[in-house]
Amino acid sequence: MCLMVMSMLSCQLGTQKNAKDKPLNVIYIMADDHAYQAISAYGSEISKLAPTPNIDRIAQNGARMDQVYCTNSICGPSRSSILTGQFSHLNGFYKNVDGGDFNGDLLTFPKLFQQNGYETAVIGKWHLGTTPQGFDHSKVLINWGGQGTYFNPQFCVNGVDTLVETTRHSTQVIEDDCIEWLTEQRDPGKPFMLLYQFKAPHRDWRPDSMYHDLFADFDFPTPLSFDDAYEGRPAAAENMMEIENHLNRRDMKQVPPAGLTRRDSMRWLAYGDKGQFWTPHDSLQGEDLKHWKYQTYIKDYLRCVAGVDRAVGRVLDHLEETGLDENTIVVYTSDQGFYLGEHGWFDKRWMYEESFKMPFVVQCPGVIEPGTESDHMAMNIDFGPTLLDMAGLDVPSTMQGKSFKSAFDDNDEPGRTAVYYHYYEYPIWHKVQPHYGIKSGPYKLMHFYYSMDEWELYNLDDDPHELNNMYASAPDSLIQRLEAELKALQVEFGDDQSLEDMKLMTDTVIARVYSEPRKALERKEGAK
Ligand code: SGN
Ligand code: CA
Repeated sequence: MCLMVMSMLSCQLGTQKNAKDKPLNVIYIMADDHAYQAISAYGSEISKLAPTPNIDRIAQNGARMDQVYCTNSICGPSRSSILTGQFSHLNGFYKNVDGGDFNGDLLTFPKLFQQNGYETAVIGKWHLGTTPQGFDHSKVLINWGGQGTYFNPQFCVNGVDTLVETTRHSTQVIEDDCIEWLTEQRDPGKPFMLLYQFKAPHRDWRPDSMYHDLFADFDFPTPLSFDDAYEGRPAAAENMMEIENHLNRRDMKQVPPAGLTRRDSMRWLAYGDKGQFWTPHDSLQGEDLKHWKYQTYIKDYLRCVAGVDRAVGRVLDHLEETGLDENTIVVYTSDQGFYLGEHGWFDKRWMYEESFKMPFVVQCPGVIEPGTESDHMAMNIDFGPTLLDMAGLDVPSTMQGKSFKSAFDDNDEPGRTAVYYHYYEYPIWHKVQPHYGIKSGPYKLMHFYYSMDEWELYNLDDDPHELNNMYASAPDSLIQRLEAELKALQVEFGDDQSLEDMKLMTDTVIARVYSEPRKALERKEGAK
């Protein structure tokens, strides 16, 4: 009790001091496709063999959140929900493919920081098509459809200049740029808000050569659901993201035969995407082939993670060396979760736990007690409101998200009691049926509605790996209660449209009207 009161006092004093004496800066670090299973602060078996000491430092200095969820587990849509604090159907950017471009005129949390006197910057992956708005400085990846590449990445600087980096790995460039902006470019007289966003560890998992030998002398264990046969889950059975059947030659770092044209070489490398069988040697088949694919995949993925962890360490060191850590909120998260062999998969998109749950660690001295572990339930639309609230700024009512700052107070107000999810993109890339659902307490109810009408229900306390769909056997009263909660969330978030209208969103093709690399290059050409 005494301890509680003391820490409460120190929290409140800390908050006042930071807020009054010095405004809080924000460094929001986001990797691409970084699963919580690959962050050692979250304690998974594989992360014990591939630790992330620097990301863990943030959790030790502050908090690790264990129930943070994505509203639509795919890159562009998650990023636009984070920026706007709104669900995909409201901000309009709900698919990566055929979903158009992000409407840069929308109100975003970086714009609010900027309007309140902060110097703002975004460095690294953006993937939203249109030029970043609301930033005093932007340097974002633009090649490979906005994904960027690990080697020879192309960047757009402040919406105009494009430059190709030919020497450093993408993680290294983004790391160096971040330090350069912090030390040389920003106005030291102003508080700052930086989005520091990596391409790694996104597909096709190409690590910096300095990590090539990492994990060379042992193999990683496979997760419990690695050989899932998808019984009782027709949507899952239809997937095209199996390690055994859908990794292509490019993913496995195969080298095309000499003499192919560029086009044929691309085709050769993409072979496997659609389930075509291939093996690097005729002698490698069956279980051995599956095992080789998993080890090749997981090792390269974790080598990319090692690079990101190094880059996180560098910025944390910089903050500590300059004393900036005292008044800077540092967040580390990912645009969504990812499968590291669970259900036999790579990729994301599903509302199953591994891709639905986002890693989220945050430090802020004087505000967050070091070593906090929080099971406060939150969604990605809550990130902007939380950062604004922590910095003492108002959250506009147009944002559907709400601050979870209270997760860090001892007088912890209850967080959300349930979270809502909706995914639309189909069939590309990995044949994941559009679905919506609710997670409430230990229960998860999902509806796959596009070209099937299938419900799934799990009790995560009994079935944490989501292998037993209990929808058909569950008591009616439980289903009715969850369906009512689900409906209430749909109404609250304005997603209570008909199934026909939902399907239409998947079918609608919205062309990209804006091509950043082309426009930027045209502008450059014109200026000559
Ligand atoms: C690429 C990948 C897909 C991945 C999407 C979306 N294929 O298209 O496997 O699902 O990105 O990823 S690749 O062969 O081009 O790597 S996201 O992070 O942008 O949502
Ligand atoms: Ca992603």
